[in-house]
Amino acid sequence: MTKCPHCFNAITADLHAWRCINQGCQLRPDMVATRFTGVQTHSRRIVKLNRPEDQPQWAPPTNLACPECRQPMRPICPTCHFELPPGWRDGEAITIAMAGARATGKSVYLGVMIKQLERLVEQMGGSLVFATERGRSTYKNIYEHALFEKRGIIQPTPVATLSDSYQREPLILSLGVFGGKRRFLVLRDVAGEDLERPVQNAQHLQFFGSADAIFYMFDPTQVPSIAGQLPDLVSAQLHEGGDPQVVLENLMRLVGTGTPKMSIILSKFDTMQMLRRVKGGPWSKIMSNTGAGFMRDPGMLTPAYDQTDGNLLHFEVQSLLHRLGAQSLVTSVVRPHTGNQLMHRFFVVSALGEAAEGERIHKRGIASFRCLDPVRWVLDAHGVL
Ligand SMILES: Nc1nc2c(ncn2[C@@H]2O[C@H](COP(=O)(O)OP(=O)(O)O)[C@@H](O)[C@H]2O)c(=O)[nH]1
Ligand SMILES: [Mg+2]
Ligand SMILES: [Zn+2]
Repeated sequence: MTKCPHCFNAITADLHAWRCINQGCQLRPDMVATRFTGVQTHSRRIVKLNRPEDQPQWAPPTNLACPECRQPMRPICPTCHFELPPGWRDGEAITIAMAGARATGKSVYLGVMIKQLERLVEQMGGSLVFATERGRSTYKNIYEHALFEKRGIIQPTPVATLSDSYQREPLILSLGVFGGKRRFLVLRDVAGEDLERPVQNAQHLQFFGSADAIFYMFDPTQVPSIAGQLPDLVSAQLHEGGDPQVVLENLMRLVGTGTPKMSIILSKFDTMQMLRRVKGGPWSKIMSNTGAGFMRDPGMLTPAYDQTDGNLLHFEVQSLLHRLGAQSLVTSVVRPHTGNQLMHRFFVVSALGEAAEGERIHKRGIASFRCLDPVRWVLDAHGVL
């Protein structure tokens, strides 16, 4: 059984759906797709088939023709009507959703992490490829172009209900065959604004509840005691963001009774490391501890996630969050009010390695830190890498 790369709901052998792709076939309002995308969506003819209960050997038709125009149809998710990439039902998907307030570094992280994952997979003799053309071009035009070609930063992610919001397009990566099955990694970005507002009946955000993992980003530069110590260069470009606690509460509401793994990520960690140089400051001693896991990056020497290193870091970051006054954030995850305790782990990452200079990445280029840890933790749990 696998999951839909868009709504993250289970795709089972019991229910199949197809949509006509003939340009000439009539378009009608698609209420299901509209609810799941958050914007008015139209579809051509859709056909759904249930597996007959008394026929366990039943296989769906392979070349279904549209009942109206007799042209070919393509498989879609029976739940949200997203077109499934080729070979989807035979593979297995690992689904990850980004979360966090505005400007916490979600999109930049995603852009850099995918590049690093590509290198890691290549180092292992494999290759990382996008499973959909739209995902590939979204990554290229939005993330890669901004970060690696223009050497600038990514524009703020538009709210999901705007018609051109690129994060509705999941980034679907094919990792290769592991354990006899083709594995896909699905990454969904989100606009912080969508999580800062109350999220009643937001069906287009329900995918959080069905995700295998959520990467929740917390930006230390938005903590006043940190911001006050940072050099002007960093504090001058601090972006306004929502309350991380409110975002986490909204997120937990969306997760509901779901059981995603939670990666709580302290982002832009280069700024914290810089506090080492603020002599006599309250943070210089903590950040000068060269033995600390958060001061070194085990890098790409081994493809697998290092549990011992990860466990050490987990407790270090948890105590850093306490010192940052983010205790309630930790409690919300460790002992949630809902009683729905999620498997969680704390991480640090720096995607850029250094603060951007205005709208540009600093001249020394991107030197990221521990960006693969969270994704390796998730892949490891699924027996991949
Ligand atoms: N110092 C530092 N700044 C970062 C880093 N990642 C992102 N930023 C800054 O944070 C801003 C917001 O990042 P973005 O990924 O767009 O945030 P999002 O709204 O959560 O997607 C960027 O424009 C950068 O200036 C990092 O690793 N280090
Ligand atoms: Mg963004
Ligand atoms: Zn779906």
